[in-house]
Amino acid sequence: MIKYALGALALGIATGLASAANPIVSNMFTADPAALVDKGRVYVYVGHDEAKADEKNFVMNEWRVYSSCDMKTWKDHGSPLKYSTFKWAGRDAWAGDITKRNGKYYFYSTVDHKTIPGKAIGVAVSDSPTGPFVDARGNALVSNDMTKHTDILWDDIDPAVFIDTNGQAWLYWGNTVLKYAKLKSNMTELDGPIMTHAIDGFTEAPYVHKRGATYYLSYSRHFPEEMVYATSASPAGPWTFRGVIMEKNENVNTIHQAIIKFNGKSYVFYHNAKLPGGGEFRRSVAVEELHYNSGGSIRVVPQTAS
Ligand code: FUB
Repeated sequence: MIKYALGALALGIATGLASAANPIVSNMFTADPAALVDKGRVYVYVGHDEAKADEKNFVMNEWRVYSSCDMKTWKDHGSPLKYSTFKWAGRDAWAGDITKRNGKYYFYSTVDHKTIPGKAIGVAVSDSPTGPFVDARGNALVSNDMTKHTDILWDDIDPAVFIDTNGQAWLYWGNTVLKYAKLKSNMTELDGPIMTHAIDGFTEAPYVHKRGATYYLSYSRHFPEEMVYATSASPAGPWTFRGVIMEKNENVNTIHQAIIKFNGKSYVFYHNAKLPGGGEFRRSVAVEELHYNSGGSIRVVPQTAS
């Protein structure tokens, strides 16, 4: 396996390609995928798990970008965005999400705020899906003092952005409680109050996509996390629990998904810890095809190695 990993590393450096199978990236540990389909390519944004084997906490300083036109071969675009892109952030390039509006690319991300206790959400913008990205506001879009949950330091994590077919953009995020708000069309300001939904077993990693007239809210449930989903006739809920998408991982508690449609097929990105040397803080992003039943329910997705 070490030989394989070194071989992959050499291949990655020589060709700029990441990998042709799961995990998508085999020369470093990666987590918390976000995905964007743009101009015939799929772009995947991942956090970089930099913890050493004996470290017992997340070490995440940057996001990295990969793209593919065939879902098999991934091109490495390097790191166009770091937590330090946000001058008000002190550390922690945790989970983010990406969307495109009016020719610009908006990346929403979790970071740790330098002066306001707890995690916060920033938004960065670029003219290209591969960056470079710059801070779009100069301060946090969401931070702990705006939410009135000042005793909970991790509740403003895992932003997911969704633009509805009527043009209204929404931001979802949260840990333990699902939070959501409308975004203004400039994509850099909330439009109205932050709202919440108490969802039984909700842990983190909300993600919203739409299929036909149905809104799908996928999220991590329990801990160790399993990937589950609920549906609604509205992006604001209420959400009806529908079932499991992917069973929990074996040697890591988190799973964090993103769901896209590309060239007529649906895919779910997630992370596990299957790369040699992997674990709780050394994860690996992978992707699987996702299938719907005729009534719109999602079939349980098995993890594959290739
Ligand atoms: O990567 C740090 C945190 O772990 C993310 O914010 C969560 O979704 C979990 O994957």
